[in-house]
Amino acid sequence: MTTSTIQTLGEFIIAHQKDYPEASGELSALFSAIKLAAKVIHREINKAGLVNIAGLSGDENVQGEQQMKLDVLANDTFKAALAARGVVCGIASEEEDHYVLLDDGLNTNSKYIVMMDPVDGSSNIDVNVSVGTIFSVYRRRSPVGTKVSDEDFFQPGTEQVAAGYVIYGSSTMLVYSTGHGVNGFTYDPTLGVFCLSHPNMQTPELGLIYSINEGNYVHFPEGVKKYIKYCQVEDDASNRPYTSRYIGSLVSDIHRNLIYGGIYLYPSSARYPNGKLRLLYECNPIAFLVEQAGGRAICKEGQRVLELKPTSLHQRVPFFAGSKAMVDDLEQFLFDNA
Ligand code: AHM
Ligand code: MG
Repeated sequence: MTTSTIQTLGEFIIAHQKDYPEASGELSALFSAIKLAAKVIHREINKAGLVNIAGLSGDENVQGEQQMKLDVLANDTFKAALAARGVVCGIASEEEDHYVLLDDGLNTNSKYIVMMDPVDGSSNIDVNVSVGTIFSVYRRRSPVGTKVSDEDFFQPGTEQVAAGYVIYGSSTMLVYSTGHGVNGFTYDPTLGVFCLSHPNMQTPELGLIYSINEGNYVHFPEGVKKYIKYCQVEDDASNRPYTSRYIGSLVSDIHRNLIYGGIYLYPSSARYPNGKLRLLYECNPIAFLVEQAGGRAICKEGQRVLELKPTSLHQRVPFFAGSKAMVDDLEQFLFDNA
């Protein structure tokens, strides 16, 4: 890329403001907070192993999971960056028991709600595997100037104004959508900017990769078991057997499958009767991106993830997302074995 062909994320947002006639610059301010926090996390992750950032913090989150030091640092960084811009009135996070209200002082009149998983897959940090930040943005439903409440947070995923992830991998990338397609930006640490590298990302209609933690096979629903066997059966016409790829880091698995084509599955199991992934800050934003890239995301046969009405902040749902033809096939197995 030469300087004349580089388009930074900031320039891209300005150039596309005409897509949002109702926008008044607040969404751009919100994105500049996300960009800044992502750069800080990028810096900290790249120091893991050198400074004392890896490992457990000694605390648990509300779901009884051990928090890593990086979880805590990333959560605080994103919260501080979002609060400072004055455009967000409430934040829900995997690392917070309850949603955080920002509607005193600076943020009284702000209209956006942010849901986030500050560092998803953080247990991978200690072994140098890619992790990600997932975020989701909604317009508040309660009147501006009043206290934000449950109704602001429990909106179906179809109401998302924007969603995205940051992947801290061999390079750091920010991938997002505001409902007008998906675009990916690679971070140039020497310039300190995200540059458009993956314009208008579309996922192949049929991929050749399936991604699932097969160690839980015996506990999966019958339809999922049969679909996995189907993926493994030889068939020249559909290029089976498919390839199995599972990192165990949602953003990394989704990012790869988005680009190459594939399906990601996290079904219910004995350990996680409702699946492991959280609807509000993992499944909904990823489903939004996958659909915007031409794929599908369901939580059971006939049920689009984005149309679920959330009932609690840390609600879990089974999650199946990826290339359209593959999710269609899986859904047929789920229907046949319901
Ligand atoms: P986390 O939010 O506690 O990091 O858990 C979510 C992660 C996802 O990134 C990943 O896809 C999944 O958990 C892996 O779970 P498992 O180890 O059960 O396969
Ligand atoms: Mg997570």
